[in-house]
Amino acid sequence: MDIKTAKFVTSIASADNIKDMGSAEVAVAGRSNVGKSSFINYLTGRKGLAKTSSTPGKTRLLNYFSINDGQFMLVDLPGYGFAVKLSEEEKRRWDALMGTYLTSSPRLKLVLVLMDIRREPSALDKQMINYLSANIVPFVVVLTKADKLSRAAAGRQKSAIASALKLGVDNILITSSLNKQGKDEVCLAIEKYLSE
Ligand SMILES: Nc1nc2c(ncn2[C@@H]2O[C@H](COP(=O)(O)OP(=O)(O)O)[C@@H](O)[C@H]2O)c(=O)[nH]1
Ligand SMILES: [Mg+2]
Repeated sequence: MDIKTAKFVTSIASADNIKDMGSAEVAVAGRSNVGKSSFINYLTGRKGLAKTSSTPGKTRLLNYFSINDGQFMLVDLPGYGFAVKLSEEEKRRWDALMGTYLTSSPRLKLVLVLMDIRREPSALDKQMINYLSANIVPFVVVLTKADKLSRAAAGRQKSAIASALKLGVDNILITSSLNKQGKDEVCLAIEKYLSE
């Protein structure tokens, strides 16, 4: 599978407005500043598709992008673990939006969970992995910013992150949006899960 076209379709701000968009869905999740917007831009080959921002956690929306004219929807999930504190009300709304999306989207085929290759998985990363496992939502972990490490160090980090998350290394992909590394492997994973 190759991603040839990507078009912004819509943003959804509340759980009540989640609806069937008529295509299979692949979601992208990860903590704020992990490189999610850059990854989406790299994957789709569209520089300005997802906004890269220096103020993490500002957008708490589901953003839908139609890939290859409806072959599937790429769904950009709101970043978690904001530096800024959320009010209780905002937290509830965020949990409802994410929780509802992840557990009640019959066409959701795969979640790409982004993590910075240099970091230990955070409590929130682990929570996300546990939540997906518990709800039987298929996922792969996509390590970002691999250009920050040597090839050998990246390999070691991949193993360390796999054991921290109790996952096999086959469930973890190495990428760099800066160096344009890893797109083929991500596309292969998407292709595999779309057909399941
Ligand atoms: N070195 C490096 N930096 C990256 C990469 N991807 C993103 N960044 C940087 O990480 C920061 C956050 O990126 P952004 O895509 O906005 O992250 P988001 O908050 O998860 O959407 C920005 O300063 C980016 O330039 C990458 O592959 N390599
Ligand atoms: Mg972003």
